[in-house]
Amino acid sequence: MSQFPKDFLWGAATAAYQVEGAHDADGKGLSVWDVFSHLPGTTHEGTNGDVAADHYHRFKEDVALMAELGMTSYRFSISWPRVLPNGTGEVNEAGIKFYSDLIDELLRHNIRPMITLYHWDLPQALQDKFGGWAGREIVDAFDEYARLCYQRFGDRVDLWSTFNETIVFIGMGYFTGQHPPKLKDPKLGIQACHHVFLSNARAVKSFREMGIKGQIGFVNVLQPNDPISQEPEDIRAWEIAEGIYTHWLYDPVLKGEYPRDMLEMAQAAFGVPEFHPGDAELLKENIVDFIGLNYYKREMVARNDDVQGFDLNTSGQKGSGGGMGFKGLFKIVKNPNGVYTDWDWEIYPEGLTDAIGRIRHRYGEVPIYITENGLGAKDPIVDGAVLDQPRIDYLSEHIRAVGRAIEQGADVRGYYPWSFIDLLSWLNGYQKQYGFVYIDRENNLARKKKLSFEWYQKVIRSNGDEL
Ligand code: GCO
Repeated sequence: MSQFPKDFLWGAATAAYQVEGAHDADGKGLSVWDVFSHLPGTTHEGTNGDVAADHYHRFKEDVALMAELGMTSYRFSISWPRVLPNGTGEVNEAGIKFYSDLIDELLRHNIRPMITLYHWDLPQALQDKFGGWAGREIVDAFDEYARLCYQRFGDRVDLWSTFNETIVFIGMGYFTGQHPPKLKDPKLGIQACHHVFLSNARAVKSFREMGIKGQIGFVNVLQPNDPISQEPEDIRAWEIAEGIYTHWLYDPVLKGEYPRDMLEMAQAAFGVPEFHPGDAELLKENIVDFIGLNYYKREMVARNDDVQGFDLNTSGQKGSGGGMGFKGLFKIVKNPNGVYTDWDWEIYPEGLTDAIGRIRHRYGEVPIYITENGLGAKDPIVDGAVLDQPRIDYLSEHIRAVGRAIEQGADVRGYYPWSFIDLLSWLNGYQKQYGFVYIDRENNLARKKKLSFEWYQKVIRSNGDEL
C-alpha cells in the first residue's frame, strides 16, 4: 500500500532562465543573468542560457512528453523581464502570451501548473535603476509584477510561490560574488534579503486581496546541517549554521519574524537589517500557505578557528546551491564517511526525512511540497541510450525518505524532481544533467527519453509504490 495520499502531486521542475532560451525574442528585456553570463570568466566555459533547451519555442513538444511521463503537476518560473521588459511599466504581451499558452497546454493535458515568480532572473533594468534587491524600491516593483501575473494567470493557476532559494541568489550574489550582482558585501546582502522578505509579504498580501483562488508559498533550500563531532565548539558552530541556513530563511515567512538570536548577531555585526515603520507588521500579517523544500544534500559543520571575527568564504564546494562557510563562526567540512556526487554534494536520503521532521518541530504542521530533488551527473550514453541508473537510485531512495516523513505524519502534498528536462546549471553549463529527458545539443536539441523516464512513469502510475 502506498504511503502517498491519493491526490499527491507527482511533478517535475524547471526554471525560466535554465530552460527557455529565446533570451531576446519577441520583446523580452534583459535579465541580470543574460548580462552576467556574458561577462568573461563567470560561468563554466562561458556557457549561458541564450538557447538553453529552447523550451520557449518547443513547449508543446515538451508538454506532450510531460503528459507521456504521467506528470500531474509542473513547476516552472516566469521570467520577469519577459513580461515586463523594464521591470515595471510597459507589459510585453508576447511574453504574457507565451505563459498563457503554456498554461493552457498543461491544463489540456491535466497537468496542474505551479508557478514560481522569482527564480533569479531579475530585470537588468531594475539592477541598474536602484541596485536590484538592495534597493527598497524593489518591494513595489515586485508587487507590480506579482499582481500582473495573478491578474493574467490567476484564473487558471492555483499553486504559486514567490521566491526560489533566497540563500543562493542573495548568498552568492551579495556574499561570495559568484552570481549577479557579483558583490561581496554582507551588509548590503542582509538588507537585500530583508527586501526579499518584504516583497514576499507584499505579494502574499496582494494575492489574498485580489481573491486569487489557490495557495501561495515560499521555496527554500532544505539543507540540514549536522555537527562533525559532539565537541561543544562544533555543536556551537552547527547551531549558528542552522540559524543562518534555516531559521533566518524560514522564520520570516512561516512565523512572520526573524529569529531573535540571529537578528541580534546581524545587527551587532553590521547594523542591518534596517526596519522601516510597518515592516514588522507586514511580515507578521502575511505568512505563506505552504513551504516548498528543495533538497539535494546535507552539510557537515565544524568550528572555524582559522580566522578571527566575521568574514566569509566559500567552502571549496563546486557549483551553485550553497556551500558558504562563515569564517570565525563555522566552516563546512567533508563527511569522511559520506558518499558524494561529482559536484561534491553528499548523497544522504535520510537527511530529507530528518529535515522535514526539523521543520515540523519548529513550525508545526505546515503543508509541504518537495519542490526540487535530484542528481546532477554526466549521464553515460551507451549505443545511443541514456543510461542514468544512478539518478533512478538517487530518486527512489529520496522518494522512500518522503514516504517515511508522511508516515511520521508530515503533510507532504507533492514531489517535483529537478529537473523535467536537461537544462542549464547556472555556473556549471550543460554538463551537469538532471533531467528525465536528454537534449542532444549536437543534433538540433532533439529530445530523447532517458532510462529514468520509464522508471518515473511507473512510479507515478503506482502512486509511489513501485520504486
Ligand atoms: C544546479 C542546481 C539546481 C538548480 C535550481 C535551484 O546544479 O544547477 O542543483 O538546483 O540550478 O535552479 O533552484
